[in-house]
Amino acid sequence: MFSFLKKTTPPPATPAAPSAASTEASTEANSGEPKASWRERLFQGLARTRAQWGGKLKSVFARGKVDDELLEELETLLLTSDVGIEATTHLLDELKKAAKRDKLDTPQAIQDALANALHAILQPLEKPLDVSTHSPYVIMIAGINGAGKTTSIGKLAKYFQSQGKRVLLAAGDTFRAAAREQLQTWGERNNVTVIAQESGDPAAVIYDAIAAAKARGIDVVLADTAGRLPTQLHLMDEIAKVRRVIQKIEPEGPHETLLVLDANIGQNALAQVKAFDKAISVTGLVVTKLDGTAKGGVVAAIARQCPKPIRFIGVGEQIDDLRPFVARDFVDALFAQ
Ligand SMILES: Nc1nc2c(ncn2[C@@H]2O[C@H](COP(=O)(O)OP(=O)(O)OP(=O)(O)O)[C@@H](O)[C@H]2O)c(=O)[nH]1
Ligand SMILES: [Mg+2]
Repeated sequence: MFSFLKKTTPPPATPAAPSAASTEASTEANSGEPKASWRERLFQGLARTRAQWGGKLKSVFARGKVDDELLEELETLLLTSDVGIEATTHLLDELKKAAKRDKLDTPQAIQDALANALHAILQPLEKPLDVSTHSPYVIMIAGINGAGKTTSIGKLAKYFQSQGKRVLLAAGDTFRAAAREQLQTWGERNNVTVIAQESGDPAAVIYDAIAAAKARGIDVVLADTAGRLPTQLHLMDEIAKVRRVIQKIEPEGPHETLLVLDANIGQNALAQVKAFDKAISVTGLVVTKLDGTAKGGVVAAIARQCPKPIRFIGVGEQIDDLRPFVARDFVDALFAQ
């Protein structure tokens, strides 16, 4: 049987949600986007990538001229940061062109030229999600085990609520009771309804959630799904079926199919994008755990080899650690001194 949960009392703060963050969060909800504080979090989140790049880049750029040695060292650095061969080749070509055109002769000028070339690659992926086109706007979330799907849903619930949207969560991961409970906890923290089912079919839960959303005038439905590997073909068939069932109640849905990628998986992200896209027509990406990796370069590889809009990036476990992808902020955070 379906169990409908509507909680009004948020649970006590968990270790992952210290009170400082909660206080800041509520201020944000009332006073709009606090750009500085998100930028700070982004910069902090990418500190590890920057620490790896920063030091090495400095010594590479210290040559003060774009010669073969610099290009070789830079190539190694980009490849070991998961930028991937295509994007690396492209960036080196752009740097060579800029060096010829603009006579780059200081470390700073070389760094700026590389940052601009990276920005040019990433900018086309900056396409913020517009949930105002349908009501309810149905977002299906997919990805491999542990990518950060459920956590991202919790963060997105807060994000959309802060924009005045009414949000409902669908516990489409019916494999584990713990998965349902995890989503319910996020629902409680955000004070939003979670549609769950004791056991059974993910498609049925999500169908039911959309029906409930229609009846209640909900703006955004966030549908969780169980983690699965692209090689688990029966599970890929299952998620394709979830998609078809959604279309029975919402012919144009899901309006967004988000693939959640853990940035730590590096180049494997490319294979995941391709496989999930084939099964469920991915329309956008959420790249998580950029704080935990020294390999943020994977977003450049995605941009060149399997471009999909990066709707959001995650740089931590706090509720506010997920925001729309802004290419300039991302590049700035990678290159900040
Ligand atoms: N550091 C960091 N941790 C994150 C981020 N996003 C998610 N996590 C953590 O990653 C772990 C897995 O997150 P979940 O949201 O449970 O992942 P999932 O994809 O739902 O996992 P399954 O349902 O098991 O497939 C949790 O410990 C999260 O706190 C992030 O941006 N940064
Ligand atoms: Mg989950």
